[in-house]
Amino acid sequence: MAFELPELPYDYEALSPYMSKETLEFHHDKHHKAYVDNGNKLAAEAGMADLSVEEVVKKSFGTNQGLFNNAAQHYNHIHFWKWMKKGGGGNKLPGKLESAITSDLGGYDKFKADFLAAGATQFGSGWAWLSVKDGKLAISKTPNGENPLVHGAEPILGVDVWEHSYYIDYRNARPKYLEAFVDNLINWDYVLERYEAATK
Ligand code: MN3
Repeated sequence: MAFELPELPYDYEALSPYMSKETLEFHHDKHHKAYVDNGNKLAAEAGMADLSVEEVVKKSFGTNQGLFNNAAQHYNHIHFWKWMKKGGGGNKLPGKLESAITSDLGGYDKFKADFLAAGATQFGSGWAWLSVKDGKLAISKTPNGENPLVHGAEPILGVDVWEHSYYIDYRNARPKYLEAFVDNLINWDYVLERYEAATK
């Protein structure tokens, strides 16, 4: 099925001051749209136009770099918009998620420190992730558009550390952006929804 650019689940002002209207306009309207348009063109050329985005991501990994880059980034951004909300973030997690973070990752504070470190130490463009692998939570980082789907895991939270995600608002201060994401933006309800889908 053809990739489609989803609407943002909030208005362009909703995440200010942590993520500005200008950042969302460029990031969603220009960058994400380019992944959708290029992904559709390359998927059609590869005979994968009828596959779901998840199938295209898995099938193109290691075999069709151009298609993979665009399809994976489309997948990552579909979820990235939903992983944020106005008034989100912080340590008030849904109970089930809090228990899993405590048992699998050593508690919220350790999760936060490790997730921030993953994002800060990803050299160049990429993502930091919280995913479910073999029924357990894990933190990881990936370069460019790569994501846990191609490493046998289900991503339940991801943060974009490409400069286009933070340079307008934070310039080169990636750690400040990451901290604002965790403290003020994460939509824990959507993380829980993804966790439940990945562990049922
Ligand atoms: Mn991006």
